[in-house]
Amino acid sequence: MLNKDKHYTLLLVKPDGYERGLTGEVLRRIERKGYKLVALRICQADEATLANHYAEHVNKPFYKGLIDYMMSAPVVAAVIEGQNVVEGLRSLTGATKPTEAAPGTIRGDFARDWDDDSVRNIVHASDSLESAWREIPIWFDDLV
Ligand code: FUP
Repeated sequence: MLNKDKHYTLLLVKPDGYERGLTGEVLRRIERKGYKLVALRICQADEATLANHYAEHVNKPFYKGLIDYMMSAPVVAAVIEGQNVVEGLRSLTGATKPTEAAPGTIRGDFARDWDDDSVRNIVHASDSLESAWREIPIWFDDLV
């Protein structure tokens, strides 16, 4: 069970990251930074799970492309713990758009733009503690 007084974030290694064998590299960077891995699973995401996870984007024009991409291969879901881990993970992952993500970040080092609709950016990390507490039970129903 998670402790309400601690900081957690939800990390997803997205289908491109998983398929390219980057899961270990992503987790290595997070552990090397000093954060703790407290839950981990590999799963094939279904539409209902993704609709819940991306609820804020359901009416956006890129939603269908996003869902197709997120269902194109398994994802690796993880819960990461540490003081200010939400900000720390956003800093490690880099900007949403791969071309804008700074070198040295996960997206900056491993992702690029492609000539289609989907933004294939290797990872997701919660954007606030509030989002983390909303997202974690979507992927780990036994933890919260
Ligand atoms: P992030 O918090 O970095 O995951 O970014 P957002 O919540 O803004 O977007 C979630 C996902 O939607 C991104 F990872 C990629 C996708 N997206 C697009 O495909 N097109 C866009 O214009 C914006 C986001």
